[in-house]
Amino acid sequence: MKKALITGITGQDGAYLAKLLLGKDYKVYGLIRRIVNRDFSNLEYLGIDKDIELVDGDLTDEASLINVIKTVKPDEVYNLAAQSFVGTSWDQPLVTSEINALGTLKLLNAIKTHWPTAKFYQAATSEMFGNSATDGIQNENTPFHPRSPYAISKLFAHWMTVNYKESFGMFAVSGILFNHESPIRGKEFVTRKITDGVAKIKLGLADEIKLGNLDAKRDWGFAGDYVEAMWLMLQQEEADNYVICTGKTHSIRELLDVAFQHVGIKDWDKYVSIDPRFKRPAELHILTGKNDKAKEKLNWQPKVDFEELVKMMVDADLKRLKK
Ligand code: NAP
Ligand code: F7E
Repeated sequence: MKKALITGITGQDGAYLAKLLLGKDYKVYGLIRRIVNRDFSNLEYLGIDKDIELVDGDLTDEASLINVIKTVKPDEVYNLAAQSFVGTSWDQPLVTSEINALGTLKLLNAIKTHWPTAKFYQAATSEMFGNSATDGIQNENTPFHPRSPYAISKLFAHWMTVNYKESFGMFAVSGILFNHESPIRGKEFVTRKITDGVAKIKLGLADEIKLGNLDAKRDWGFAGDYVEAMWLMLQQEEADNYVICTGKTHSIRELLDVAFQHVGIKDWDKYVSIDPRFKRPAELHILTGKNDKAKEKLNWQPKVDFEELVKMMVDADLKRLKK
């Protein structure tokens, strides 16, 4: 039985990845840090909360990571833990860097020193590209120009992953994933904020959604599809980096159109207001990925399209709220 260690097990991707690996007969270990009110709702939502072996540790604490690596001796390590909210990274750049940048380095070092045969997956991000592509389309060869402390911290972790592969021969890959969402996406991210808000408005529990920049465009996919790409990257002969995306881009306005129309509301203007607090000091205007390499080498492609994704999320929020 293969052993996988997942950091970020309580997050969106950690839960979907754990479900995928359990289905493939892996023994799944999930790293959890000490916090007061532990929340396993994502694992519960997917019905796998009893199937994970939890191990204590924090990405900022190297001793705990060494202990976990020595104890678990994993075949595969998926580093998904992060301060993952871009907006917060301007308010908490140090915490963001401690976790995302130095935390990744600590984990790489623990693996290199104590269990170097483990294959390593790093959760990199399309945020690393910034606005560098003049045509708004990004692939593995697009230059990086990070525009937030979050993106900068992830770029450090990305290059450290590449460097540990090149310097020490570790099987270490960096998956450059574009935005991916699901019914268990955190409610501060714009997709879930909108689907939760639309469901509340439909049920008469709210009358407004406050948003920032409605003109930003993102390439949104389904988290359930994207975790499969993470796994596939670690099953290849050669460690390599891949862009994972749908190749299609939509604005926040289009997201609002689909979500409101799904509950029978055509004119959403009266329910949406602009609040400058949700605008960013530096914005990424348009992200659209090209997934040719992943299609060709991993035989991967997304299954859920944008409209299906938004409707799935609205339906899940309606169901949850009705309960
Ligand atoms: P998420 O839902 O925000 O989950 C983040 C996870 O990290 C949580 O389980 C959290 O645990 C854990 N964590 C935070 N700080 C930690 C620390 N110091 N030590 C140990 N665990 C810690 O994120 P996600 O959407 O699943 O994304 C997974 C990864 O992919 C992240 O690295 C993110 O930056 C990256 N990424 C995401 C996307 C996307 O669109 N979702 C795209 C590209 C890259 P607690 O429960 O303890 O808070
Ligand atoms: O913002 C705009 C906002 O916070 C998307 C993370 O998973 O994906 C995610 O980062 C867009 C931005 O995601 C609101 O300005 C407008 O242009 O949902 P988001 P993100 O910043 O793209 C990447 C790939 C990651 O790696 C990250 O970890 O939506 N927007 N109004 C808003 N965004 C939010 N959150 N809230 C608003 O009210």
